[in-house]
Amino acid sequence: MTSSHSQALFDRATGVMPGGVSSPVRAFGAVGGTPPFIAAGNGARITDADGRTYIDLVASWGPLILGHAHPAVVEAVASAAALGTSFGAPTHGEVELAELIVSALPSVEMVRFVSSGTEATMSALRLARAATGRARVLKFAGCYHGHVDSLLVSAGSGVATLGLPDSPGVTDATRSQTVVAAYNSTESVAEAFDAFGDDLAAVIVEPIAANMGVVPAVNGFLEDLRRRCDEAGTLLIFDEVVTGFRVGWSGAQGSLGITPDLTTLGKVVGGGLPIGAYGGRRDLMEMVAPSGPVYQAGTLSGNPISVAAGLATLRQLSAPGTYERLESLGAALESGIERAIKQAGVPAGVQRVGSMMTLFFVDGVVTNFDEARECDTTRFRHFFHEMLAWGVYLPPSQLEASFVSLAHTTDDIGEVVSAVEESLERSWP
Ligand code: KE4
Repeated sequence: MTSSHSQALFDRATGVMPGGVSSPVRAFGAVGGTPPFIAAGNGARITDADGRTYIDLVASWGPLILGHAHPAVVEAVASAAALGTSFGAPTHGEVELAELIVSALPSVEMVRFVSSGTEATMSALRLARAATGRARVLKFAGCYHGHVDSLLVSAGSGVATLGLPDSPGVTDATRSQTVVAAYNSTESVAEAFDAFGDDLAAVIVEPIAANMGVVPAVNGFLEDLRRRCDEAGTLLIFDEVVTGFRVGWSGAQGSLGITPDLTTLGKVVGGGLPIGAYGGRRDLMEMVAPSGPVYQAGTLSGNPISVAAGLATLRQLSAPGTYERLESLGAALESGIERAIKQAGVPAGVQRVGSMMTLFFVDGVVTNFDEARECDTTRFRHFFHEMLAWGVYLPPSQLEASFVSLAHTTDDIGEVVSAVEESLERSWP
């Protein structure tokens, strides 16, 4: 179903912007059709250019954990903007936000702000290479860490191997320094360390994968990474751009009890405005310019408006009971969808951590990228559009996470479950 205003806007956009969008997944390439152009958001809902309203489960890909246009965030942004939008100089707010992050994440003794998750992971890799004097990095197939050249690689899964570029423009020289292993496979990790361990500067991992759909780490997988990194002198980087302040106040590292050497953050810590951050052990972070030789800079790093939105968001999240409520809403949605799947008798299942989840169209548990790619994406495409027509806005890709916010009510959850029941029926005629 295409709204006339969205179609007209998309036609204009594709004339002046690659794919008509500012980020590829927004173009609906995986599901087809014309993306609704969104005009406004309020709480758990967004409204498109034709006034059609949807219950939003994308949350701008994670940041909007409070829901859209939360009064505390809007007020903080407006007040900050009235004092000026950027100074290129230190500000009080970024110290407050840095201290708050340090207090929340025990492994983070110091933090540096940047303007995106990509900048955070790119900078953390540079720091790890400088600190270890090594070149290679190990990542996992199906994990996404932003569009950093050295992380835009993914080879066949199941075996640690030298990465194959996911994108033209990533050079052979770059890919030769990236080793790819299978998520949740200690055997694959063993092969990588056996082959490259003494040249691995870092292992970067999503402690709860969200970019092949939600795939939690199986027991022992992260502990094995920590042990192998310690043995090999390799730094462990937790990419918590999605999970940071999403799955708990102290992130996935807090709930899983694993201590990384460096952590990358984004999304929620900016409350919907552009932000990223990387942080960790003091001895490592003091290597970052100007206190050390590792150069990294940014015109709008620590931007006061982003920082104001982030502080307002985290201060709301720090209130007692917020993560319990997110868990309760997430669990209600998961059980409602599982009932709908059972009632429809279709091969599908939900994988969830807290308020982030994925409905996989495949039989059985998804533990890695190969298994995620077994999903019936044709069914997902039909299901997605049925849900959109019903008024529920899902991520337009099977291999992404849906997010519930504190603005969602139990009634909203009930509406989404009803939409799932009807959409499953229509997707399996
Ligand atoms: P950004 O550069 O998009 O701020 O962050 C990159 C990034 C880093 N690490 C993880 C674990 C991430 O999930 C991301 C970005 N997430 C995607 C959604 N899966 C952003 C959406 C998009 O690319 O448009």
